[in-house]
Formats: sequence, C-alpha cells, structure tokens
Amino acid sequence: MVHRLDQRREIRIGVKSHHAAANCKCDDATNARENGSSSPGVCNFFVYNALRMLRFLSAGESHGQALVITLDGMPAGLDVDIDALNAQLRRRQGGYGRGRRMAIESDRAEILAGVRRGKTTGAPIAMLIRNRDWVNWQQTMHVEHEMPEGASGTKRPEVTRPRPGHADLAGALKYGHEDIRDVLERASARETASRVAAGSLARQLLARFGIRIASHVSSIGDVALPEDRVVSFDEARAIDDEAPLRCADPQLQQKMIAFVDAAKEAGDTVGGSFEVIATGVPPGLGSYVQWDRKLDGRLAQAVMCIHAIKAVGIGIGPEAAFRPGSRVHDEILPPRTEANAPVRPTNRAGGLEGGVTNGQDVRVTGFMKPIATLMKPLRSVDLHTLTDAPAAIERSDVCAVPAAAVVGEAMVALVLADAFLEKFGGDSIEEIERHYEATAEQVRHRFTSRTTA
Ligand code: EPS
Repeated sequence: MVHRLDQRREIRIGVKSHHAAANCKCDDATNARENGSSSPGVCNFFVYNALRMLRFLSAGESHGQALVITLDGMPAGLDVDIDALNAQLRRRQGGYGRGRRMAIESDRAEILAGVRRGKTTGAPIAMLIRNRDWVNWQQTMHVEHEMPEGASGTKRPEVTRPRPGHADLAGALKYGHEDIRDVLERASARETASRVAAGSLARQLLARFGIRIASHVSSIGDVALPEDRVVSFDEARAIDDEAPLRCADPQLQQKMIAFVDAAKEAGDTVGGSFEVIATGVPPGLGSYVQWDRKLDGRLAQAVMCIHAIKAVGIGIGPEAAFRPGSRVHDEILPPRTEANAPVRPTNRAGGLEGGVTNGQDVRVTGFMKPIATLMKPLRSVDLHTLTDAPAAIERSDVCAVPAAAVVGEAMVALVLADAFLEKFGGDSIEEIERHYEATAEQVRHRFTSRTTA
C-alpha cells in the first residue's frame, strides 16, 4: 500500500481490510477520521481506482522475455485450477483475423507465489507468462547495455514513423523516446494476456459463489446483431470457443468473416463490439452513495482501459438515450412464488440500477476501434527528419474483437470479485462463505416473511 501524498505518480488505493482508516497514518485517513466523511475503514483517496480489495499489476514487453503478473488481496483457501486458467489464455489467443504472432505463442501461466498445494494462501499471487517469440527478439530487446553474446533473433532498425491511432506519437512525446519501439512494446495488446491470467483467478473465486461469466461478439464493423436481439447467458456460454468470431448468430458470423476478409484484402483493419454477461450476481454489489463506489462506473473504467476500446455500454448502453423512459426502464412485478424476489420482465439496465447490482445478469458492452497498424499505412511523419512518411508497419492483427471479448470477461471478473469481496469480505473462503450465507438468508427472509396480496 502506497500512500505518500507527495509522490503523485504512486498508485493510491483505498483497501478496507488491509488499510483500515483507524490504523492508517496517512493524511487521507486523518481527514476521514476528523470529518467523518468516509465509510468506516475506507480511506478517501483522491485518485480513482476501480479495484480496492484486489490489486492487480502487470509488467512485460510484447517481445521481451515474459509477462509478469501480481494479484494481491485474494482470500486464502481457494482451490486454484491452473488448467482452467490456461484454457482462458488459449481462448484469448483465438479469433478470426489474428496475425502470425498467435501461431508462435502458446500462452501458459506459471504460478510462482501465493499458492501452495493447490490452494491460495492469502499471500500475493505472482505469475509468469513466457513469450516464445523472445528468441526472435533478443538482439533488439536485450535488457543489458551491450548486446549479450549469443543473443538470438535480429537487430531491428529504430521505429520512427508513428501509427495514427496507436500510442506511438503520444508515448514518444511523453517519455522522450527516439525509438518508438520503447512505446509500442508496452502499449501492445500483448499485455492483455496478463489481465486474462489475473481475471481467471478472479472468476474462479466468483464461480465458488455461483457467479459465471461469458461473452459474445455483437458486431464487426457495420455487421451487427439487430438492436433488439438479446443474447442470453446460456446462449453466449454455448458458443464454441473455436468459432471464428464467437457470434451468437452463425449466419451473421459468415458476413462478419467476409467483412474481415475484405479489410485484410484492402490492407485495412476492423473493430467491433462484444458483450460480457455475468450471471448469478447477488444484489447489492457496488453502491449509489458515492461516485467512486458506483459499480457501473468501475466496470466502465475496467473495460474502457482494454486496448482500443473507445466506449462502454451497460445494458442497452447509449441506446437508452434515444428512447422514451417507458422503453428503457425494467418494470418490477410481484414475485411468482412466495419465496421469490420481485420479477423483472426485461433487463435493459444490464443488472445495475444506481450503480448497484439488482440480482439480474450484469451486461457490459465494449466498443473497439480498428487496430492501428494498417498494411496500407496512413500518412504520418518521420520523427527524426520531420518529413512526410507513411506510418510504420508492424506485424499485427486485422481484427482482435473476439480476443478483446475474452479480456473483457477478465476485467469484469476482476471488478466483480473486488466488489464481491467488499460486500462479503473475509480473509479466507470459509469466512466469506459465512458472510455470503448470512446475507442470502437475510434476503430470503425478507421475501418469505411477507405475503403477497
Ligand atoms: C499487437 C501486435 C501483434 C499482436 C499483439 C498486439 O503482435 P506482434 O507485433 O508480435 O505481431 O499479435 O497481440 C499479442 C501479441 C497478443 O498476445 O495478443 C499490438 O501492436 O498491440
């Protein structure tokens, strides 16, 4: 936990159990104690962070040795299924329109810490995903000042022509890099493998409590599922991971494939959208009482920060702005049986009202722009000579929307696990189970103790 206010570049995160305000010596906690403005145990940090109970950090260059992942805050006693984790990594590598890199990689995570005899210990979890492509890049990407003897691969020339839409120009200006490779290596979507590894552990925690997550691709370019087509969780779950674009409508998928092919032929790239659906989510995650506790905002941030995502929708998303209220809001009907909660005939809200889960499926859509590397490059400037030059061409994908959907699942899993731990928190699975059961019983009692008219 870092909380030096004079070091603005440090990450500051309010974490209930690890950083109780009562024990905290930082100014934020003092303020919180004095003005009573914080919830008990939560520091009022000025810097927003979507995760509070869990902390996830990654490091690693696209063509460096490996990706390194730390996940801190997982409770003790969770059975870890490494095969399930690696299966998620495999899913992320798929999809029609991926480039040659994915034929080189075969991502597998090695767990280095935080798990013993198959169970989490409560300690930070450290993981490593090796880049198989490293053997082709050692002469370009070596860590040492001088190229080490025996370094393999080739020594590539400096990248000087920024790609419009990529982090190339902004990153070179920000960090003062002459060789844009120092930007693109970390800005690369290779980093999303780390998110899927961490997210897989989050989803294993959620699954322990009956929360499951799936996704589907809802559009590629302008080839889109009809606006009123609701894909159920089971439908999304049933889509074959090997399906080229993981669209719920096989005929539409054929049109999507044709769209990708046409773009590839033209030296162009395509974007699209995907929807992540989480089912079994209990009511009461997140809160309406403070802006940074609203779960829809936290989910939006987590999905928006996936590479190339330009917009995020919850439920029907932006469409809600174009309809009258009567065609947006989900009516509330009496329970069908005495033991049940009120019924919602529709779920346009995507399981969130007031930033709080309402017990319906959580539905989040990510909208992805086309990949920034075009084989028929856009106009750019050589940053060394400041003359006209076509943008650099790096090996890349034509379409990565199905991969982004898997990353979206991982980010949603991290945020939901975080919010779940906030509400039902404990240091071990057993403790969380007790809290979870007690709350479930309270909700059951509320509905069974009242008779319907
Ligand atoms: C990427 C460019 C491509 C993609 C890469 C993201 O990599 P390369 O330059 O090695 O061909 O394949 O995605 C991954 C490596 C991955 O694991 O998803 C980019 O520029 O963002």
